[in-house]
Amino acid sequence: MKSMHDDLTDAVNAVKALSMDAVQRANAGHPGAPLGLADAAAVLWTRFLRLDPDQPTWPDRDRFVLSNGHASMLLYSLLHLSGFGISMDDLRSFRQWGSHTAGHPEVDHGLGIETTTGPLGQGFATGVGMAIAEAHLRARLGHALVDHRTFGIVSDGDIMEGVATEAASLAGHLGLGRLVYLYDDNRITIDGATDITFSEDVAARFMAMGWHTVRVDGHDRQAVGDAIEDAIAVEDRPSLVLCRTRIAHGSPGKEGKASSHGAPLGEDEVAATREAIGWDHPPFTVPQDVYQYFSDAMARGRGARRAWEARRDSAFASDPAVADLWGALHEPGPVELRSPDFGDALATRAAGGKLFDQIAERLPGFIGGAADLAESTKTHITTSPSFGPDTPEGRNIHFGIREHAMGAAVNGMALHGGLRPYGATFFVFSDYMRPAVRLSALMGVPSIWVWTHDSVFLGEDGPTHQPIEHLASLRAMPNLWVVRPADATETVEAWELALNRHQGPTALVLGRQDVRTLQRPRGGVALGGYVLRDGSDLTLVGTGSEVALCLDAADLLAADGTEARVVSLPCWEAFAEQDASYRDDVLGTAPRLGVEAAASFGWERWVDDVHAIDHFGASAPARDIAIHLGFTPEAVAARAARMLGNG
Ligand SMILES: Cc1ncc(C[n+]2csc(CCOP(=O)(O)OP(=O)(O)O)c2C)c(N)n1
Ligand SMILES: [Mg+2]
Repeated sequence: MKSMHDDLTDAVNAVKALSMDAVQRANAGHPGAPLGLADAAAVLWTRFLRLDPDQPTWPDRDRFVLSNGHASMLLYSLLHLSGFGISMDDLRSFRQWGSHTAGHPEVDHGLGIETTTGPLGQGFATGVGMAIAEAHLRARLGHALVDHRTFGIVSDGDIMEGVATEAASLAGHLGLGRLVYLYDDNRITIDGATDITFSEDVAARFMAMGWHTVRVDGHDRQAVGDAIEDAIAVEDRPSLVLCRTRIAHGSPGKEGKASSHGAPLGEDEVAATREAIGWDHPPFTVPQDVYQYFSDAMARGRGARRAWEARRDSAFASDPAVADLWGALHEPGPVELRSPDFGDALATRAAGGKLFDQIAERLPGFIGGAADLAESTKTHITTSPSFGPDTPEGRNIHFGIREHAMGAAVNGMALHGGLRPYGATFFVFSDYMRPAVRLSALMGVPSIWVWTHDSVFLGEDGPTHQPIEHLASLRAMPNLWVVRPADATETVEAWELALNRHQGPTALVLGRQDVRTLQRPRGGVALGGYVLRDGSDLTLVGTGSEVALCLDAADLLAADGTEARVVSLPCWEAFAEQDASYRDDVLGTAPRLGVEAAASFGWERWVDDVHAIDHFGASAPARDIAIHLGFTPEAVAARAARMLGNG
C-alpha cells in the first residue's frame, strides 16, 4: 500500500513525463517550466482547485489562469490526468495543425482552459478581471450562487511586464481577496539568469501594493500547500505565493538552466530525467492509479458542483427574482435601445453617455469603466455605485490610469461569464491597451471598447492626443469590429451592434465635438454602411463626423450641378459581411471619394480616392484644424470636383 506522499510524487512525475515527452515528440515547446512547476501545480490541482471535468463550464467553478502560457504542456497534462477532454492522442499531437493542444492555447472552456497567454503579463491581468467578476456577481447573487476563487500561475516574464504591475496595483487597491497567484520564482528567463535583468524584491513590491505575500520552496509540496491554504484564508487582499523553483526540476543535465526554457530536452536527457525521477513508464503511458489519484481529487469539485446545483435550485425556487437575475446575466436576449431626444447636435460620446442608464437597465450584466476619463468618455451608470471593496455590487469600475490592465481585466470579466463588460479611454490611448484588444479578438471575447476623442477635431490637446493611424491599424485586426457612428442616432445603433455581437470584441469610436443629428431612417449601422443621400455623379463615403461634412459638401456640389451620393460607412467589418450586391448598390457605380479625418491607409478597399490626413495633427481649436487640414465642405467639394475633372 502506497502512502499519500507516493501518490502525489507519482502525480508530479506523470505531469513531468507527459510534458517532456510531448515537447520531445513535437520537437518544439517549453519543457523547463512544466518540470519546474509540476510540484506546485499538482498540489494546487489535487488539493485546492474545485473543478468538474464532466462539467468544465459549471459557473461556480474555480478559475485557473496559466499566465506563462509557454508552459502549456503543464496545463494539458493536468487537464488530461484530471479527466478533461484532452486525450492522450491530443498530447501526442501537441502543437500540430488542427490539434486541441496548441503552443499557447488562449481559451477553450469546454476543455477546461480558462485562459493562458502568449503575451506575458496578460494572463495575470486577465485573472484580475475574473476576480472582479466573481466579487461583483457574489455581491449581486449571493454566496450560495457565487463562491469561487481565481488561481493562477505566473512567471518571471509575467512579473516583469508592466501590465501585471498595473493589474496588481488595481487588485491590491480593490482588495480582491479571492485571487491567489503562484509565482514560478525560478530566476531564469530566455536570456539566462535573472540577475542580468531583475533584482528587485518582488515580495516587497507586491506587499507595497496591498498583497499578501509568502515565500516558499516550490518543491516542498507541504509548504506550497500550507501557503495556498493561508492565501485562501486571507480574504481582504490578493495573494502572491512566491515559489522558489528550479526550472527543468528533475532533469540532471538541464535543471536550473535557461536552455530548458524553450527547447526539447533531447532524447538522452528525457531518458536521464525518467531515470532520475524514478519514472519507468514508456512515453505517453500513465498507470491507472495515477489517473485514480487525480479522479479522487476531482471528486472535491464534482461534489461542489452538485452542492451548488442544489443551492441554485432552492434559491431559484424560493426567490423567482434571483432566477430572473441569473437568467438575465447569463443568457441575455437581444438588446434594443430606445433613442432619447438628442436635440439638433450632440457629440457621439455624449449620445453614448445618454444611453448608459438604459443599457444598464436592459442588460444587468453591463459593467465597466474608464481609465480615469469617465467624465470625458461619458461612460457612467448613474443608477449604480462605484465598484469597490465596500460596494462590490457597483457597476462603475474606476480602473485608474491603467489602460493596459483595464483591457485585460475587461477580457477577464467577459471570459468569466455573466457580465458584458466595457472599458473606455481616449482613442489615441487604445495603443496602451492594444495587446489586450488583440487577445479579445483572438479569443473571440465580446469585450466592448469605448474610445472617444476620435480625431484631430479634439483640438487644442494637440497631436499627442489626436489619433491618425488608429482606425486603420485597428481595422486591420482580425475579428475586431470598429464602429465610428456619424451622429447621435447612429450611436444608438452602434451600441446595439456592440451589445448584440457575441463572437468577438466591438470598438465604439466616438467623437468629442458636437455633430448635427441627421435625418435618417433607423437601421443601417448593423449593415456596416448605407446610403444617406442619393446621387449618381459621385459617391462620397464618410464615417463619423465626416458624414455630415460629406452631406454639406454634397449640397455645395449640387449647387454646381453635381449630384453626389453620400454613404455612411460606420463599420467596415459589418459592411464586408454583406452580400456583394448590397455593397455594390450602396457604393454605386460613380467615382467614389472617401472622406475621413485619419490615415488614408485601407480606404483603397472601398473608394477610388480619399480625402484623409497622412501626417500628425496640430494643437489648435477644432475649427482652425478643419480649415487648415481641408475638412470643410468647400475643401471636400473642391476635392470631389477635381476628382471628376471639374476642378
Ligand atoms: C510580451 C511577451 N514578450 C516576450 C515573450 C517571449 N517570451 C516567452 S517566455 C519569455 C520569458 C521566459 O521567462 P519566464 O517567464 O521566467 O519563464 P521560464 O523561462 O522561467 O519558464 C519570453 C521573453 C512573450 N511571450 N511575451
Ligand atoms: Mg523564469
